[in-house]
Amino acid sequence: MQIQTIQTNAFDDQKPGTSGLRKKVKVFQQPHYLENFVQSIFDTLLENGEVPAGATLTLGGDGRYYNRHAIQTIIQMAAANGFARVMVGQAGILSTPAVSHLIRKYQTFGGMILSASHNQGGVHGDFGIKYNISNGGPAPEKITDTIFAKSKVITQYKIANLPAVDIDHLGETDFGGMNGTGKFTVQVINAVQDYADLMQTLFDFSAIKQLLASGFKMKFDAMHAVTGPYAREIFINRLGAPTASLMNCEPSEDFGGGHPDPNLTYAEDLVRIMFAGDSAPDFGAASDGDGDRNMILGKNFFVTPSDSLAVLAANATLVPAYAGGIAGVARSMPTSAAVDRVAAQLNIPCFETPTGWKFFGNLMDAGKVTLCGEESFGTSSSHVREKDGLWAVLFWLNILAQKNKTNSTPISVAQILKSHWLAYGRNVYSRHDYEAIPTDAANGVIQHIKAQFDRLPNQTFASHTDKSYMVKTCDDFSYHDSVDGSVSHNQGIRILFDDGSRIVFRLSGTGTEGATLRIYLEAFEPDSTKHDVDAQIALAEMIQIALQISQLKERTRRTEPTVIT
Ligand code: G16
Repeated sequence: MQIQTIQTNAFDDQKPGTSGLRKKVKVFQQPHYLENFVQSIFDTLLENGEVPAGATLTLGGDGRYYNRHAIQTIIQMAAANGFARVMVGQAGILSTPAVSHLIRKYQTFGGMILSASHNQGGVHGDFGIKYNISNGGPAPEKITDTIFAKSKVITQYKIANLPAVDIDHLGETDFGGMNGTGKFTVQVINAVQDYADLMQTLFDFSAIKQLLASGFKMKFDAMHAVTGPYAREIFINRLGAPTASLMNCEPSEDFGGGHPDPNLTYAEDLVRIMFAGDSAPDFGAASDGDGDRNMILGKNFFVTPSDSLAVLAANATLVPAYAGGIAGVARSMPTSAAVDRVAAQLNIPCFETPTGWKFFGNLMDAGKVTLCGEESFGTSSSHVREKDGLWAVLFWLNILAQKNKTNSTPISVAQILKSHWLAYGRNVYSRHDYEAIPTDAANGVIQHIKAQFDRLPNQTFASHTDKSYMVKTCDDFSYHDSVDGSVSHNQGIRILFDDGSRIVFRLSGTGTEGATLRIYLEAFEPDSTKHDVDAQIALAEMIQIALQISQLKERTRRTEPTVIT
């Protein structure tokens, strides 16, 4: 195997965002762009002396356009940078939670996941790369900061002149090692069995099978993305669900032209089915491009991700893997405090971290938390170090199976939520996204709010009802990691009101076009007679206050959010 050293010029825009580097495909297609970023990752690892002899790299992606090209390039660069083996998903496809599991199960050195997650795919869509470390989780900020620093000064990269590897057939291909020494192996694997086996160790498959055989109807939408083959193996082959329970399970390079984001706007086909009145299935779910997000629906009912996390925590002991209880929970700052109430009742710790799954890794490694979740449709546990879409779906099915086993009248998703709110109160919650707005205007909104920090506390906002909202405090959230002592600043603006409600403003770190401004709204409602009120109605005044404080409409000329969750 011959190694070539290629001279290159640095790019100045390779800063990883909330989850890896995401750009339009055409940006990645610029000469040397992909190679520069991959070499910056390897240089970061090598600097710490961390690529030991015999190291294996796990490699796969969500199957979007450019995956195949990137996989061949990364294999050649891994060979040139001293890896002994690359474990690659068949056809280059691996879900994000499956990569996390493979890294942990086979103790590989780390993994590269080729995905822009829920962002659109295809020639005109997005592509992305994220690096996961040996615990299976996303690289923490200290690593991504170093990768960015290296990408700004890179002058050369190393690549081996290997022929294209057949990644469509299972098996191993050996090549001579670097400069004629040792051996370099590419192993093509099918991770579906490994992942399904893991799920079977966590959940009560026979109880779920019984539920699905009892006339209970489910619909799972893979959104033409990576979870299709996993869903087929788990729901059809192992749990006996009828094939009609699945939709859009063929992964495609452009996700069937859709937006693989499991929310009420982009999963519109599933939403239509689930809100079809009495004929709707009992349970619906969708996952995103790379399979780490999930949306949970009941018959004519939407479960917010924040509520979903709280329900999973409150019912964890119904699931075999968590029957002995959970050590603690964690949520990202913008996620509602519904899970905090459960943690208080269970007398377990609850951590508030910045947005980004990477912040949960230390807490899980230290055994401080078992379940984690984010308002952005992410939930998971310490079985892997990523969020896990199908895991969340199975968790809900396991809860439903157990609750329906012991009750003569069927218990629905909506009823589970309503009794949860009755027990804990309801954290009414909504997120308004303003996508692809000019970056200057978005930064202007944030600066404008920050400029009011001194005068907002104690200010009262007029209300259309007799209720008034007084600001208690406001800040830009900082996180102190209790495990490694690191501090992360500027993680979102919080405006906290004296009645416990709050508004959070944050710029997304995953968009690729202009800026996406997110407004997170939350109010606590203890009165059960008001639990059925639609969140947009219950939060109407908070929404007006958010627009008033931010001057968002005036500054961005947008009249409506792009997505309301
Ligand atoms: C990524 C991260 C999540 C984060 C989400 C939203 O999700 O893994 O931890 O909550 O982005 O980030 P933002 O609000 O900055 O857009 P995914 O599914 O895109 O990898």
